[in-house]
Amino acid sequence: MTNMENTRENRNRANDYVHEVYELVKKRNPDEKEFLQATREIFDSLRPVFAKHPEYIRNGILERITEPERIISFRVAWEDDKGKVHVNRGFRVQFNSDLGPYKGGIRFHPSVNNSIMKFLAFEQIFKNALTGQPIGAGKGGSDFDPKGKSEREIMRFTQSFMTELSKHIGPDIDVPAGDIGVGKREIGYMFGQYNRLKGGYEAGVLTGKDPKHGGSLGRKEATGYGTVYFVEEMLNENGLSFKDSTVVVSGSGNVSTYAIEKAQQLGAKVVACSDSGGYIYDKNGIDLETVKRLKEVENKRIWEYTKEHPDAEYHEDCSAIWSIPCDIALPCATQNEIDEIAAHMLIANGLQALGEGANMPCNIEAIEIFLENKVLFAPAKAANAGGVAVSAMEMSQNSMRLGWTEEEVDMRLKTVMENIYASCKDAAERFGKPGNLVMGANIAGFLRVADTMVAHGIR
Ligand code: NDP
Ligand code: 2IT
Repeated sequence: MTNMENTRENRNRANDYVHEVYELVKKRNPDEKEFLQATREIFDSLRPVFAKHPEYIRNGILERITEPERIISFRVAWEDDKGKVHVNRGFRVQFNSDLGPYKGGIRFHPSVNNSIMKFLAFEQIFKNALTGQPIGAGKGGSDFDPKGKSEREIMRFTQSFMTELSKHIGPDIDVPAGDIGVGKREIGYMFGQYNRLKGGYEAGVLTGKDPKHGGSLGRKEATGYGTVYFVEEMLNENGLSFKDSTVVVSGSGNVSTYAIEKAQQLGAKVVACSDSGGYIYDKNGIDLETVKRLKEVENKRIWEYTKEHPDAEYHEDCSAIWSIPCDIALPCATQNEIDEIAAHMLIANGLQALGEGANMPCNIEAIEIFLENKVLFAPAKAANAGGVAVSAMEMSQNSMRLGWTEEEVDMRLKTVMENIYASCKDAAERFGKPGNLVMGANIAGFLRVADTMVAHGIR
């Protein structure tokens, strides 16, 4: 690969190129707020890359990497328990397959639309590249709201969703997993329906399966644990650690629960978590067994925690969770949950580090504020890559028709997270922004995909 000098001429050409392609992306996707936010963040990081590597400009990498290979959108009709017919919209964005089969979760949430699906699938390109594993990038979902639905309604909806999706996926084509609103139960129904339609048993078509029914041990914990492993690396590098720190974690779903668990195991005191209704603050430290029972077993709201822990407080505005003083913040609920106001509040209260467990939980302005104020910042693409990394391990185990122990998976997860940290740190240094892991993650992920896209020719 030609590695040109970083001359003024090359820098100008790189800036013009990035600007031109961003204008094109804006024109082509005018109403896609989240997708444009995700592309802008990447584009801002990549200027120095194009200044050094004009061959990426010649190969039109930015124009190609921002246009999904394929977007599938479909009707999902289903009948509720009373016999009423409902119609939802299903999506699968197959964004990039240069590194392997499309890979990424399925989200069931009323906010799901084209923009949200595309931003998530776009982020997945760089995240999956960072893991070093052979996985391309995709994302899917539906605007179906699982809240208040019966078990049977969820099953019927999920089967109807898979009846259409099954035409477009396969173990070597596209391998979905879970995300917001989709856990092992929904994956189980999807897996059953897919195999029924195909008339066989294709073990590796979905990941995040229950370990009792074809899944990998350690997948459930992987995103949360991985986020904490990544943040611990970053803290240690700066003479800090989770031990004796005060931590705030948003959400109380899959990622949050296991981020809390690992942070507690490393000696942190986690004082707050939330759901979309509000947040709980427990000055004694969150009792995770109560949260797990309420959320994983009883399907209850987080306010019920205060019934069993009268010292804890419940507040209705979930976004006000960031007013609680903490050393480390782990946003693990959803996109854009931290804005400029929340960022300033956290910093005023002494925040030292932030790890993005959710996808794009901080808006661009908030990220800038954290970086300017020297808050150690672990960006989502890198920090939450542990989930998809263990998904890729599930694919390997399914292919080999064997299962690794929980210890083996956890050891591999830890190694993946350490390697991701090292490559982000290294890329940030090589491209003149030491310590800026946002740039480091974007650049390191991009380089792996871009080189492969060059190798695969213009397509
Ligand atoms: P879950 O559905 O298990 O949990 C989501 C949690 O976030 C719930 O507590 C939910 O509250 C809350 N939440 C969701 N939407 C909103 C909203 N609009 N406002 C406030 N709170 C909200 O999802 P996951 O834990 O799997 O996913 C959480 C985040 O992590 C997402 O950004 C996802 O993309 C990302 N992620 C997930 C991975 C995985 O392996 N699952 C891997 C990498 C990233 P409520 O119950 O009230 O809706
Ligand atoms: O955002 C994500 O990385 C996920 N939802 C997990 C994807 C996966 O394929 O495990």
